[in-house]
Amino acid sequence: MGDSVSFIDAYRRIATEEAFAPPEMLRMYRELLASGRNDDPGFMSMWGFYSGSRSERATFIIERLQDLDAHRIADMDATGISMQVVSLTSPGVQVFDAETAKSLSVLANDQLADAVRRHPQRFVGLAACAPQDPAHAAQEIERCVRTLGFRGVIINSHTRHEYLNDAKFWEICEAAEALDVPIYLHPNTPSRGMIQPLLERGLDGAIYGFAVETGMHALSMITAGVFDRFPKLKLVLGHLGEALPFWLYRLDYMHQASIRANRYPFLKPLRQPVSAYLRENVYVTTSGMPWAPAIRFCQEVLGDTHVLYAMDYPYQYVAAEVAASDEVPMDAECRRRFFQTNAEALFGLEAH
Ligand code: 1DF
Ligand code: MN
Repeated sequence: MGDSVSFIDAYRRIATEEAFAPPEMLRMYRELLASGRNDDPGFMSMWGFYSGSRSERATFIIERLQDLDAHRIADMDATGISMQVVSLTSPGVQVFDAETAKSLSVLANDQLADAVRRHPQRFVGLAACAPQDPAHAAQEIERCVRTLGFRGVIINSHTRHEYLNDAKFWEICEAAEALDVPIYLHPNTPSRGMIQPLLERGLDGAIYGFAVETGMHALSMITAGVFDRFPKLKLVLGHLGEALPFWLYRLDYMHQASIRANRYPFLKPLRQPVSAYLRENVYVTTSGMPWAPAIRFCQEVLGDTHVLYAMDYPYQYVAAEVAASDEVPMDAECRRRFFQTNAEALFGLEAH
C-alpha cells in the first residue's frame, strides 16, 4: 500500500503501445519537412500536421511525446495505468537515410533507457532500430535487450517504402527470435505506392490508412514465409490486429486457392494455413479500440492469451476509455490476462 497505483488490486493495467519522441528527432522531422528532400507523402501529411498545427490535439501530443517523467506519470496515475511499454513514435528513424537513422536510433534508445532507469516500476522499453542497415539494426536490438533491459523491438511499418517480407530485413527477425523478444509492428502512414487515394480523401492516417498499411505488412510477412523461417518469432499488432482477425477465414481460403492454382509463381506454399500464424505468432493489442464486440471477437478467434490492452498514449489519452475497457464483459481471470499477465508473459516482465 501507499504507492500511487495501490488502488488496483485485482489486476495491474499494463499499456503496451505507448509512444515517446526525443526532442532531437522532432527537430529533425521539422528540418526534413522544410528541406524539400522528403519523398514520403505520408510523413508530410502526418508530421506536417503534428509539427505545424497549433490545435489543442497537436500541442498536447507534441508536448507529451517528449515527456518521460512527471506529466506522463501523472497521466498514468490519473487513468490507473501501472506500467507503459514505451516505444519510439512512428515513423521513428525509418524515414531518414541510413546514417542518420542509425545514430538517431541509438540516441532514442539511450534516452528511453535513462527514463526506464529513473522509473523502473512504470516504464519498460522497446528497441528502435534502423532497418535501412539490417546488420546495424540487429546489433542495436541486441544491445538494447542485453545491455539496456529492453523487452521487444518497435518497427514502424515500412522503411522508406520497403517491407519486412523482403529477405534483406530478416536479420532483424532472426535477432528478435534469438533474443526471445517480440517485434511490435506499429503503423506508419501508407508507403508511396499505396497512399494516393487515401491521401486525397483524408484517410491516410490513424483513421484507416494505418491499418491498410500495417495489416498488409503483417500479412505479407506471413505469406513470404517469415514465420516458417523463424517459427518462434512473435509479432505484435495494435488496433486489434489491423483488421486481420476479421479476415481469418477468407485469408485461408484465398491463399490456398492461389497456391493450388499457382497464380503467383513467387508465392510459395506455407507449412500452415495463414490463420495459424495469426493465431500462434501474432498478438494483438487494443490501442484505441476499447470496444467490447471487437475485443471479444478477437479473444474468441485468436484466444484470450493473445489479446492485450494498450492505450496509444498520447495519441488517444481518454480516461473514459480505460473505464470502458474495464467494463468489457469477461471473467476475472480473463480480465487479468487482458490487462496484465499476457503482457508480462509476452514482454518477459516477470523478472522486472
Ligand atoms: C496517430 C495514431 C499517430 C497512432 C501515431 O503515431 C499513432 C494519429 C504517430 O492519430 O495521428 O501511433 N496510433 O497508433 O493510432
Ligand atoms: Mn500507436
